[in-house]
Amino acid sequence: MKPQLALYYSKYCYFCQKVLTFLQHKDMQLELRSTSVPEHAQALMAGGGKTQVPCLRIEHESGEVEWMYESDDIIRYLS
Ligand SMILES: N[C@@H](CCC(=O)N[C@@H](CS)C(=O)NCC(=O)O)C(=O)O
Repeated sequence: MKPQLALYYSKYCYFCQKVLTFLQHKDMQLELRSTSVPEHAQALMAGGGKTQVPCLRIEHESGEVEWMYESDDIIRYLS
């Protein structure tokens, strides 16, 4: 089974737009979680430890959860 992915993002963030444009070009569907929704912002802080976006939440089959913060790392991971 593939890891379950969710991208935390903000509409006004250049680095988020970079990742979102990459997803569009790849025609890749991903669950998007805007941090303008308070529960998403809280989950990001609680899980990843900081409010920085973009952040890719990767839930592995084992149940282990990884929080990937850097836009270049996220794009590399999804490539
Ligand atoms: N080097 C990071 C920069 C990300 C970044 O600076 N994000 C800003 C928004 S554009 C942010 O989340 N700032 C608020 C914070 O760090 O809590 C990347 O490429 O993803």
